[in-house]
Amino acid sequence: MTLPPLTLYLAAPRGFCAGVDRAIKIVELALQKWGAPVYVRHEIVHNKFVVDDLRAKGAVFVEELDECPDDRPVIFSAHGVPKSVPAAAQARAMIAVDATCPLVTKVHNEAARHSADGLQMVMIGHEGHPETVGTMGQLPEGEVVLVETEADVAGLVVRDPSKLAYITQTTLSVDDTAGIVAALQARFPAIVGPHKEDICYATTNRQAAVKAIAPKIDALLVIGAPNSSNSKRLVEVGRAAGCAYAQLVQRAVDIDWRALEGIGAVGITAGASAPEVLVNEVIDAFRARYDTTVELVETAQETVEFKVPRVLRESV
Ligand code: 0O3
Ligand code: SF4
Repeated sequence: MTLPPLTLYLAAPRGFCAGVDRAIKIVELALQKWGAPVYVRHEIVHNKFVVDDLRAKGAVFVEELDECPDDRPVIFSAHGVPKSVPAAAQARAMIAVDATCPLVTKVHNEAARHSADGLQMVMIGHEGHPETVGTMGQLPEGEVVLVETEADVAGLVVRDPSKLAYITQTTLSVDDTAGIVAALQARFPAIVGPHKEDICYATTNRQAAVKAIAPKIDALLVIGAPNSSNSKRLVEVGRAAGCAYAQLVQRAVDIDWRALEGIGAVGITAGASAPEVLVNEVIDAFRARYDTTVELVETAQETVEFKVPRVLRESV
């Protein structure tokens, strides 16, 4: 039986970013240093495959610090935590290791600096997302107001329109955020912005790669979890770039093959928390059904690396 021909356009960069790589390494090194169990507050990154793998090695995932015992190490997830969380761990004399991505911490510091200058913060982000909760939780209640959409800007109530700064979640859509920032600047001309984008290099590069493959493809598959904000944004970017069929899949088993019938070119990318092993699993599933040609579309090269905290560097 001859298989139908199909070209897979593989976006690059895709998959793990430097912050995710570091966060996973932190859990693995903590298990080596202190043995199991090591507690992790919230999914270290939003990927079931990663979480299941670390759980099998002895990590225990919880949502809140009060689910952890005092006498075992706890790790805070890559998305960041409100200030109250490390404070509570310290009060209980726990060993706590912060796996917050340094690029999220940079936003936390920006918020603190602007607040010290007397500015109220406007956070552009998604309500309830752990990164937004963590960033807003760097300052006392009321010091940070949230906007999710351009429409939210019109209804925003602030203390003093002349004393405002904005910050963003790191994983937002670059294009949607530009619209929200423009609306903020139109309504509050004095608003202060970040020196450089709060949307990180990894988010920006993954979205640019999707835009580059969109004209070549009939369908886009984004490998990532349903709770992964950056992965969901890649689906939206694909649709906005003209790809009518763009779907999030956790792994090969989630692919709707019927929806792909008659299609000759499929784009593949992966969110910042999705491991490459799942990309390979998806490619293999295509190879089993199609005479598959894989073409890499590389729009940037990434060399960013982050060191793990000193306490874990000493152990290796
Ligand atoms: O923030 P998001 O839901 O995209 O988180 P993921 O999927 O775990 O990806 C890593 C990104 C991150 C830790 C915050 O920037
Ligand atoms: Fe850090 Fe960006 Fe990765 Fe988030 S997506 S963990 S901010 S590098």
